[in-house]
Amino acid sequence: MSTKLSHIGIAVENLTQAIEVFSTILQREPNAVEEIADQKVKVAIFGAGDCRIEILEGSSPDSAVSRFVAKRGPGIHHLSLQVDNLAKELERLKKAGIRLIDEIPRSGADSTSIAFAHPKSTAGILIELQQKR
Ligand code: CMX
Repeated sequence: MSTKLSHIGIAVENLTQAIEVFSTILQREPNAVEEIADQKVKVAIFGAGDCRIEILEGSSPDSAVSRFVAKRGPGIHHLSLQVDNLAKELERLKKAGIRLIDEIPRSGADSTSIAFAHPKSTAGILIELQQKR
């Protein structure tokens, strides 16, 4: 079994402006820009070595990302870890006493299944677990 850092999610107020900034910093265009209706976000994905950077803008005021930005300002929103077997991993974390936001995986960006653990039980950092579909 292997768990590896898949991406870092960054919450922003304005995706278009953030794409310009990260295109300048990384000297490349985003690999993809898409909307994930299920998560109420618009996302720009940049490759960065073995990892990716996902820039997120909430697509409605009640989106988790919009609430995060309104409350805490823009910044690092979550870490995403890629796992081989998401269902098994969720079961393991639940047994270990970690509070899960999603006990059943949802659809994520880039053809993945995803589930979140609550930041209150993971050292203050929102953790996304993802498995490639
Ligand atoms: N990282 C760390 N702490 C966070 C956080 C985050 N991303 N989001 C919220 N919190 C903290 C809040 O600051 C708050 O702390 P305090 O009680 O100390 O003030 C606490 O968690 C509860 O926050 P809240 O605003 O009352 O609750 P929300 O209703 O916004 O829910 C959370 C928080 C984590 C349950 C919700 O954001 C969630 O379900 N997230 C998972 C889904 C998601 O983030 N999707 C977007 C990304 C999708 C993708 O990448 O594909």
